[in-house]
Amino acid sequence: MENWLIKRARLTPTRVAVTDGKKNMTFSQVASAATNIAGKIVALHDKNDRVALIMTNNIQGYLVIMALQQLGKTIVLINRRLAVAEINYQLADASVTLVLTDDHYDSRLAVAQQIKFSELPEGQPVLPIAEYPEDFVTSVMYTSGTTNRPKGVMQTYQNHFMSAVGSALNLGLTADDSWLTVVPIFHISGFSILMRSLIYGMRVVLVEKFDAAQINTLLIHDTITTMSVVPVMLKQLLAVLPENVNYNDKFRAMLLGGGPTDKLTLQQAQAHRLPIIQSYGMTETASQVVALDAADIHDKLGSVGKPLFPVSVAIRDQSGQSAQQGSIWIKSPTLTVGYLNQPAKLTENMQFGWFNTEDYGYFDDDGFLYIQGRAGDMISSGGENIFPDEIEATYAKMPGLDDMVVVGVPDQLWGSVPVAVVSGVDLSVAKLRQYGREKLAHYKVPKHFYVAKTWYRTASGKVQRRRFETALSELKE
Ligand code: S0N
Ligand code: MG
Ligand code: MG
Repeated sequence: MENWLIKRARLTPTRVAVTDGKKNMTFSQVASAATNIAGKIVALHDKNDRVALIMTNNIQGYLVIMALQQLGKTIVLINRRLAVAEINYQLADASVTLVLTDDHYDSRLAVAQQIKFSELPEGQPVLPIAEYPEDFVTSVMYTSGTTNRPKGVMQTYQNHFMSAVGSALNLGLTADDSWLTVVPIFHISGFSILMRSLIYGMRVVLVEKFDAAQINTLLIHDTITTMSVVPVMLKQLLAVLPENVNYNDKFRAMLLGGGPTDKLTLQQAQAHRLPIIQSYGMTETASQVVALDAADIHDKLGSVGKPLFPVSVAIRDQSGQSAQQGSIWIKSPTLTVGYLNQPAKLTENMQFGWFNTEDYGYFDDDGFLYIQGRAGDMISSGGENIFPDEIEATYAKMPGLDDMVVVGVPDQLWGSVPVAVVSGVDLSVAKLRQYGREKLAHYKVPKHFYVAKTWYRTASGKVQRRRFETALSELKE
C-alpha cells in the first residue's frame, strides 16, 4: 500500500489530523513535519531497524511516530509507567540502540543513544518511503505473560489496516469523525487510533493526562464523536458527570475495552445514555475484535458483542472440540505475526490459523459473546495486565524475604489489584513496598502485604494460589 500519511495528505490535505487543544495540524502539515523530524532522526546515525519510543499523548510524540514510519523503522513502544529495569529488559530484547523520549523523561536507560525529542539534531528533510509494505512490522508492544518475561508483540501494517476497517464497518464513518485519545499511545488502545486516523482521514484529539472532569468538559463542548476508555476511566467520568448533562450532539461512541466492567457501572452509563460500545480485544489482535453495538446494550448488558466483520471467533473445550462454553479462539487478519525473538510462543497457542486467547466465554443463542474469565492468574488493573509470577520473581531476590505469593483481589476503582502474602525475617511493609517500587511499575507493587500463617502448596511444592485468595481475609497486614 502507498505510504498512509502521504496518501492521506494528498486525499484530504486541509483536514485537521491532530489537536492537543492548543494546536491544530492538518494532514498536510503533519506530513511535512514528519519528514522534517525524520531527517533529524537520520542525523543520529542509528543503523538499527528498530527505534524505541517513550512518550505521553502529545503532538511531539505523535509526530515522532509519524516520522519513524516515514523512515520505515519499526517502533518499539515502551510503557511509560515501567521501572527502569523493566524498560532495559525490553530494549535489550528488541536489540534497540536508540531511544527517543519526551522531554520529561529523565531516567537513564541502558542504551547507546537516549535522546529527548527537543534535543534532536538538525537534519535534512527525508524523502518518505513510498510504500507501507503490508507485512512490515511497524509497531512492537510488550505484554507480560504467565511464566516468562514480557514478549514483544509484532503488529504489521496489514494488522492495523484490517483492524481499522473492522472497526469502521462496525462504528460507521463520517468526515466529521474525531477520536479522543487519552488511553496511552504506547498501548494498542491508543496507537490503533492514530492508525485509524490516517486510514479514515479523522481528527485525533490528544490528551496527556486523564482527568475525569476535564474530559467531561471536552466531551460536552468539543465536537468529539468517539472516545476509547478502559473501565476505570468510565467509572471516573460517571462519578463527576452531573445528572441531565449530555455530551455534545455528535458524540456517538464510547469504545470500552481493556478489561471487564462491572454491571453497576454499565447500568450507570446507560442511565446517562452514554453510547457505550463494549468491546473485547488485545495487543495480539491489534485492538478490538468483538464489539457490542450501543443499540444492543439494553438487551445484552455484560456481553462484549459480536465478532467484527473480518474476525471469526470459536469456543472450544480443552480437547479442542467446538463447545458451548470454553476457551475463546480467534481467527483474524489482525492477529500478530508473532512475538519478537520467540516464534514458538505464538505457535504454541495456534491451531490451523486459530489463536487461543486463553480467555473463557460463551455465545448466547443470538450470537453475542460473554467473557467469563481467564486461564492462569492474570490480574487486570485499570487496563494494565499484571502477572503474579513476574512480581514474585522480582521479589525473589529481596534479602530477608523467604517467600511471597501474589494474588489479585477485587478493587472498587481499578477492578482488581495485586496483594502479597509473605514470609521472612525482619520485614516491614515499608521496605517491601520500597523494594517493589524501585524494580517494578508502581501499579504492579502489591497494595497490601499479609504475613502467612499457612503456606498452601501441593505435595510437589507448587503454590495453590486460589487457596491463598480465599484465605486472605484471615491474615493481618
Ligand atoms: C487509568 C489511568 C489513566 C490511570 O493513570 P493515572 O491516573 O494517569 O495515574 P498516574 O497519575 O500516573 O498515577 C497515579 C497512581 O495510580 C497508579 N496507577 C496508574 N495506573 C494504574 C493502574 N492501571 N492500576 C493501578 N494503579 C495505577 C500509579 O502507579 C500511581 O500510583 P503511585 O503514586 O503509587 O505511583 C492509566 O492506568 C491508564 O491509562 N490506563 C489505561 C491503559 C490502557 O489503555 N489499557 C488498555 C490495554 N489493552 C489494549 O490496548 C487492548 C484493548 C484495546 O485495544 C482497547 C481498550 C480500550 C478501549 C479501546 C480499545 C480498542 O480496541 O481500540
Ligand atoms: Mg490519576
Ligand atoms: Mg507510577
